[in-house]
Amino acid sequence: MQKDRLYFVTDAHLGSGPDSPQRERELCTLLDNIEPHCHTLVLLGDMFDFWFTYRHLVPRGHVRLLGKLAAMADNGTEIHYFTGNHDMWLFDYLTNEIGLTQHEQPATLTFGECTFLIGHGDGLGNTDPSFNRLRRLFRSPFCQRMFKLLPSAFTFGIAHRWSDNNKVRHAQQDTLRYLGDEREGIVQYCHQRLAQEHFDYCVFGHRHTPLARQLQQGTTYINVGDWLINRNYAYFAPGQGLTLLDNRQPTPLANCPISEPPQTPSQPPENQHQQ
Ligand SMILES: [Mn+2]
Repeated sequence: MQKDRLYFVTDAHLGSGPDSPQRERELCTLLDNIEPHCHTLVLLGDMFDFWFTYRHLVPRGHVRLLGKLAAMADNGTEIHYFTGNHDMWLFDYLTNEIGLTQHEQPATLTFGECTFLIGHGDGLGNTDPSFNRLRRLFRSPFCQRMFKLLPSAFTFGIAHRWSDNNKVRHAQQDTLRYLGDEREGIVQYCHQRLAQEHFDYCVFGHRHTPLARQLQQGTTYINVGDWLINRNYAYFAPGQGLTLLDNRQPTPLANCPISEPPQTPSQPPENQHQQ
């Protein structure tokens, strides 16, 4: 069997809700199933609902997933982790323990014949300024040093309460549906990047809504959805394109074949008829 595919999983929010152990086992089963085909695994962030790596201690739980990722990395699978807004404090833990490549910002990847723009998706485009201020504060080294001084029972207590409140608020506001290009920060960000360079696929998480749509000729935006409410994942196979799935459904949610980018003519059209 050929290990020639690129896989994406996002937003499992492990540690959140009573079904978290079950979600983790299902995720490990998926990884068992895809491993024979998987050349590169991209985890798009918020795989953990809250994480803080202390100098000598890490949060309890999630050992099945961590063990599975370590085994995959040891067997030669390339793994990338894009930190999300719930697990931005992983620091160097996964890099050191598992041997994966961690990204704090969106990054580009070339796989097979295609180029990808990949990220978690928080804080992009014209996001709410108060969210961005909070995001900067949480990512500041000073704030991180202060946080490390607080007892973990206290910090994890507020983190989980804050996270649960956020989820309730989000569910009430129905922000999980697609808001339209103008109000989707990730889509705005993709358009900004596409004005500079071409990508065949832009792949993000964070929105918890699986989605595939063409941004312009030759470029498809995929939001992988989540492994929290849904059981979404996506894979790219060279020559075939990108497929978005829900692991609980027999048929794919979307098939996105590789499409040609717009060609810029090498000479003005009127000259083409002179020869
Ligand atoms: Mn997120």
